[in-house]
Amino acid sequence: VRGTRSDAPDVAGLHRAAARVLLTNWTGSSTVPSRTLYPHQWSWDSAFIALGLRHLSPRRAQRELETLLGAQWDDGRLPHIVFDTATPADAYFPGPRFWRAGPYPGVRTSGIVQPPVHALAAWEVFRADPAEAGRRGFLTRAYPRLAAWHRYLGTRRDLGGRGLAAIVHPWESGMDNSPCWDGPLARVEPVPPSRFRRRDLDHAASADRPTDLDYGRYVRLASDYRDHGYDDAATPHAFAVEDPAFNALLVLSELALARVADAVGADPAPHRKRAEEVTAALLDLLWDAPSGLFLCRDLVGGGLIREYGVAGLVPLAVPGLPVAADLLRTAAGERFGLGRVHMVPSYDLTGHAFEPARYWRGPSWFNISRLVHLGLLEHGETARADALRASMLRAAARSGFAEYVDPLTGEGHGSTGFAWTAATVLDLLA
Ligand code: 9WN
Repeated sequence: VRGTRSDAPDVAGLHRAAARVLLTNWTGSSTVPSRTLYPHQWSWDSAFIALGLRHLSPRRAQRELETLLGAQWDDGRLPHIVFDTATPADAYFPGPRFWRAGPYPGVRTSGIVQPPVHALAAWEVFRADPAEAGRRGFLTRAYPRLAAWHRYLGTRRDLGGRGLAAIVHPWESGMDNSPCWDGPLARVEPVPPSRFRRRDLDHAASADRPTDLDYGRYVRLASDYRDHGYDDAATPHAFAVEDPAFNALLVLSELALARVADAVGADPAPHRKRAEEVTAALLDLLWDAPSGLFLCRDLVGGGLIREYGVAGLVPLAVPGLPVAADLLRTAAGERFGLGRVHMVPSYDLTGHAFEPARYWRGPSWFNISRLVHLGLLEHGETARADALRASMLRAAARSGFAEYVDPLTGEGHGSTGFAWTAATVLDLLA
């Protein structure tokens, strides 16, 4: 499948190729993000994957989410990785022996979380085939689990005490080495590289990945949390941040959960109320009028983090957002170059830390670009949305469903055959 900037990709071929990626990455109960780099189930990946998978097999998409929900902890958290027991424990670092966690024997997981895209995905998966979902009791079984997940985020994770969910590890943002984390991470004493063995570098170029110093800090934070029993109140968090993308996704998921509640005969009102509260807190605490962008807030050091990451554009997908016009200006401005670069870069194109090929320090990602695409549609920006969609389809076709692409050249980086890239393509083609 080929497509360049000038010739549009062959749609039927692209659809077939995307379906093939999802089939190849299916394990029997869930989908691995990549057969090489990420051979287990990841939390927010599964939500994005389910959104694409529903167009191929609504039943399989339900299963994907059910597998993740089946690994939920008693406190309501959905772990960011559910380890595939058929895969060798050392195929990925940090693996099950590092995390030493799980809801019950036989299910091994990490102990941290990822952005809450799940209720949003569950609602759309339901809508793809309500009859099949009804036969399987999909929504009825998912609803209490999704509600408990949101409750966890709204209580134990409200570390700032003002209505937003906090993340306690860069991996929880899903944007691991975003320059937004450089300041807060500088306080974290790194574990020396001799104390752990990275597996990612067996499968990807080191210039495309986080550095050893980053990993040393990731390992320190994760082991401190683990050694405090993953107890949010007892852990002396060296890293605690309020992230606008994480919280905007919580808003979208609460709105979706209200629909789910309605469909299963529960009360939707608390979910709508919570969506309003989180939106108000986002505007109050994370909106930065001078830059026209939502910023991250550092709960340990205090104050907004003055790095312009794509997380700050994600609230565009929130319906009725009062600052949408400002965000649109920022998206189309010099920092994110909407319409002039490939997809949506993960970090300020003019920023001091911008690197076009290094992971979340500049490259464009398909899941985030899709959220911005939905935001453009939400606010009536059809022409820009169509251009972004075309840019995503071209980039996916050219790169063999790469994990991320260079926003300046469109060249693929990281893994190929990446599941949410394929899933996003299926969603865009539907
Ligand atoms: C750590 C699986 C995950 C994504 C994240 C992405 C990357 C893991 C890693 O891969 O993170 O969770 O090993 O780098 O940053 O967004 O969910 O695809």
